[in-house]
Amino acid sequence: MTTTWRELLRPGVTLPFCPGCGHRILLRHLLTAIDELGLDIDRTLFVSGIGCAGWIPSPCINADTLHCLHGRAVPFAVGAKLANPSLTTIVVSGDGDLADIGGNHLIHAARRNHDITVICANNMNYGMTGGQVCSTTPTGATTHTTPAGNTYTPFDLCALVRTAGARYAARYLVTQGPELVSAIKTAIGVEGFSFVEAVSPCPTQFGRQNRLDGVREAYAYVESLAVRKDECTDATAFDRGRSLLTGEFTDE
Ligand SMILES: Cc1ncc(C[n+]2csc(CCOP(=O)(O)OP(=O)(O)O)c2C)c(N)n1
Ligand SMILES: [Mg+2]
Repeated sequence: MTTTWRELLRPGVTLPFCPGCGHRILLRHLLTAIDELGLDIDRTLFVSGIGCAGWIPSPCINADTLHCLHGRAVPFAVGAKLANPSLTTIVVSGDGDLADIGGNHLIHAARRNHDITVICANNMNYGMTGGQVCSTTPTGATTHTTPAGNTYTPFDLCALVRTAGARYAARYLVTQGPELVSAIKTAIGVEGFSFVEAVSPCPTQFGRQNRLDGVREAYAYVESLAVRKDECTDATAFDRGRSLLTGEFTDE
């Protein structure tokens, strides 16, 4: 039994994140949620794919972790859960991993309502490989592969999984700590497919590409995109290509 989130960190681990990376903050919130829930860590499995976000569970969390193929975290998690239904099974991976190369797995796991929780660390680009565009990159944002600006409209991942059948979805910035911790706790408690999108600033790749001057500006940029669901009215300036609706999305 653990008493603090720190005890859930793998002893002696060197956190593998760049300065200012939002993934590090998400790790803290995830461990806080697990600690507050009093989850039996010996009955909890973390599954990740490839990318900076894939490093959130392994090597950082002192628990059973599956660090698997790029884009395949969801099917590995579904397989583990089907083989051992008593496991609390939590996927933690990146936006590119879950929504691009693994996008089909994500929507079908939601459609089938597999009893897993998926936490997406959305830094709006492929951080690990140098900052390429992905399906969550805001319209107009510059990346290594869109030097003149992204021309496409990003996925609304919460809407996507809810439409596919997810019981619960939520989106918060990593700077919205209490809300994000609460959403992770709720998601883990949901019976069926649950999804939490943690919007995680990437000062090193996305920030530099967009000429955001340092960590503070990278966070200010992401915060400027956020629109709280409960404050969103017809009069709110909401840009489908850039705005991030934060809140919980559920029938219950
Ligand atoms: C099959 C395969 N294709 C491509 C890659 C290269 N690759 C490694 S990580 C990555 C993108 C990861 O992006 P994301 O999931 O958003 O994680 P982030 O690094 O941004 O946290 C890619 C394309 C790979 N490892 N395997
Ligand atoms: Mg990413």
